[in-house]
Amino acid sequence: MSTTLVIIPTYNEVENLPLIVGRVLDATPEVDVLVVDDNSPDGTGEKADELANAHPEVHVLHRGGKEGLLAAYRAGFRWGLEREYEVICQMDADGSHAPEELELLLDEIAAGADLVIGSRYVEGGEVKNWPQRRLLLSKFGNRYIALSLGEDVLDMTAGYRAMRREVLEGIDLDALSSKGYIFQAELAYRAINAGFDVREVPVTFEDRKLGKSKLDASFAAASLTEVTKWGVADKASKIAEMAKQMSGLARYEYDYSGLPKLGQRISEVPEAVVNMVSEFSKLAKHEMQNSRLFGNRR
Ligand SMILES: Nc1nc2c(ncn2[C@@H]2O[C@H](COP(=O)(O)OP(=O)(O)O)[C@@H](O)[C@H]2O)c(=O)[nH]1
Ligand SMILES: [Mg+2]
Repeated sequence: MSTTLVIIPTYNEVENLPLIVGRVLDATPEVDVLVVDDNSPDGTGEKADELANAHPEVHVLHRGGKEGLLAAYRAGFRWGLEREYEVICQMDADGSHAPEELELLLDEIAAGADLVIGSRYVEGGEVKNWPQRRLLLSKFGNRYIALSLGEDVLDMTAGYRAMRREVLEGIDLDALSSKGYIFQAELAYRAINAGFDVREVPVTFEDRKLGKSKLDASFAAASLTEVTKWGVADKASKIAEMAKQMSGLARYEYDYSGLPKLGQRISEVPEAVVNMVSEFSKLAKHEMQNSRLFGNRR
């Protein structure tokens, strides 16, 4: 048995799954793969069984129905922890996380890291073919998370990761509550606070070519509000700095004139940040949908 497990959650990825599993087995023949399928209507689960029959390294966890990424990962993590895997990795099925770069993450684990994030936003990282509005939301969200939590991880929401089993054993998986991508940030934040060595390595993230995205940007507002609550509880002093950075970023990227006002308001009253963030997210969304810069692209 391998000591490294790569968990690939799937929902309707019937075209992508054979491609990604093939690439993982080619690039890193030493790892095992666990496909966690939520009873995809398109037959991804059956495809996964076929792959498992053909390749002893491939395993499948069938779940009853679509319960979201956190529930799928929680089940996958437990599956891995019940066995003797030392390192557990997360990878999307849609080709956005290149299996050819997995070795970079595993090398960093070998060099002593506990949790390694395949990062789009460190020097050398890259995002290819994402719609501009998606990239802005992701970048803004990550800038915001870094500032409000006071941590210097630049891509907390990234889903391409490798971690030692001790990280997952040291975190209460049931206490992870967040929906959407933000559970990734929550997991990293808890790992940092628990004293684990969290590092980023640059990767090239590429938008999917086949199939459809299941997570949409509507998660962003709720997610940022949630992060703000953790951050405010821990580090109220970061807020003024954050407001400045945020309005700077927003002015630069959206040329949105109402923001400086919001910035002023929140440096006065930390609690208002929570409201401000959801307000900002709504405004940013509105702005992106309506501005000439983004609205008429497609
Ligand atoms: N098992 C399971 N997998 C999911 C679920 N939602 C998304 N996924 C998988 O999670 C990965 C990332 O989702 P994706 O739709 O590509 O999100 P995006 O890259 O953020 O647009 C893909 O492999 C999806 O098939 C879910 O509810 N259950
Ligand atoms: Mg994707």
